[in-house]
Amino acid sequence: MNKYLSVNPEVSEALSAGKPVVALESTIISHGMPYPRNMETALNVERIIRENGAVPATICIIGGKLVAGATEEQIARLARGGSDIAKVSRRDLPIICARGLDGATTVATTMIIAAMAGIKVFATGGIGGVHRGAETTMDISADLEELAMTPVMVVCAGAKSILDLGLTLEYLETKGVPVVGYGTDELPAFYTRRSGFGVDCRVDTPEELAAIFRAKLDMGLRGGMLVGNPIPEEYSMDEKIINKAIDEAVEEAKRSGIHGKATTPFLLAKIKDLTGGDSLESNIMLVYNNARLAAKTAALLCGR
Ligand code: PSU
Ligand code: MN
Repeated sequence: MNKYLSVNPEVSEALSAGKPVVALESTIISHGMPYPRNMETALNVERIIRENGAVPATICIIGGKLVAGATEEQIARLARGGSDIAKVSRRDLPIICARGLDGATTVATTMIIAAMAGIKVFATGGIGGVHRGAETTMDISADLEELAMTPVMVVCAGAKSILDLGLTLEYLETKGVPVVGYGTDELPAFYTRRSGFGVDCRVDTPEELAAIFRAKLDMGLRGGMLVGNPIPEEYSMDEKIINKAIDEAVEEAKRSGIHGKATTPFLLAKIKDLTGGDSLESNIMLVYNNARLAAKTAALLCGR
């Protein structure tokens, strides 16, 4: 085990006993939601994972250590710190660790640390992807490259249409990442159940999800797998309202010259302002929904 990694004893016991563990990211805590809803959500997600038979491992960086299985106190530190906590993607990781700082992990970094610890399944809200206008900005999230490299199943509600979802799927296809719809033929668009863009295949049970990922691991095929689990109907948003907010947010980011790692947090915060908090409720509910599916799938992956 490398000297930077610190695995919570409950998590490491579960892993050595072959019990299911589900990783969770922390950018969603520090940068994705306001305090104290972020804290409350992070703890509820952990509870839901336990209720569905797995051990939660919230992943983050504390004082330069890669933490797999944050304590409640550590979660509180990330939740209160908010945007003062560094958002850490792959390229930031060595800098934050060498300097002994705290960091909130993106999907990419959470996958890296999960894989180091031996965790195979990860639940989150939405992933980063190919941004609209990427043909000139080249803004493509490191999350996609990580899915191409690192053997972790990521259960999400698709991606927000702050991104170009068509190009995001093209990128994942090129990189050989299976994109599976859970109970749907389309990549879900986070706040809404449909995007109009087809996935590689539809599955309807956690057993099928586990079987596909197992086959990928058994063959030694590099990289992860993306599961698009649509937001439950009762929490999904009106497509026109959310798309209008997204278009406005993208326009404002362009006007204000927002770029680099600030882009995604800026867009997410703007959308929340424009939709008066409705989007926050939807966001929370879809994360819970993903936590349930991830826990069930992780349990099946362990069962052999
Ligand atoms: N998209 C969301 N919610 C999020 C993120 C993306 O709908 O919280 C966060 C995730 O942590 C994701 C990161 O990994 O933003 C992507 O950032 P970037 O686009 O800078 O790679
Ligand atoms: Mn980017």
